[in-house]
Amino acid sequence: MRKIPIVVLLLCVSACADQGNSDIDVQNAWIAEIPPVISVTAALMTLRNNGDRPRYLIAASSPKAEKIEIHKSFVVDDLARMQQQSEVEIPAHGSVVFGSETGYHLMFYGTEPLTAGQKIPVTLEFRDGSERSVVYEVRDRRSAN
Ligand SMILES: [Cu+2]
Repeated sequence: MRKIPIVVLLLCVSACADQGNSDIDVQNAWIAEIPPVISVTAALMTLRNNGDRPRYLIAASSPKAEKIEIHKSFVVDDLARMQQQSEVEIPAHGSVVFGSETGYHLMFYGTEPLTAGQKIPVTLEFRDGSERSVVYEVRDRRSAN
């Protein structure tokens, strides 16, 4: 019996924190674990736009990273490359997967060592000036596929 009010409260908190930007759902948000000698990693997620207008992700930031860039990776002459993107469109009533299918990812620079299980807060910024706070879970790269 005691657990029910807590769950309801948590649901309310996450729903209320999202007001004004409830068109965007963020699913399966995670960051690849990195060992101490490396300070670069990538974050993946699915962005779903429930609104009637396209939305454009233009930036991301986190207290755990010096810099985050939006990247798209692709293969040229059998070499994997990645290119910074100024924005990524999330179509109206559509979604964009940040993952190996599309090559989109958030590139984290200057990150401290991340261990599987850690929760990393990230703020996503959209072209219309709205922001979305998302908690990314750090996962072992091999177990996350
Ligand atoms: Cu990258």
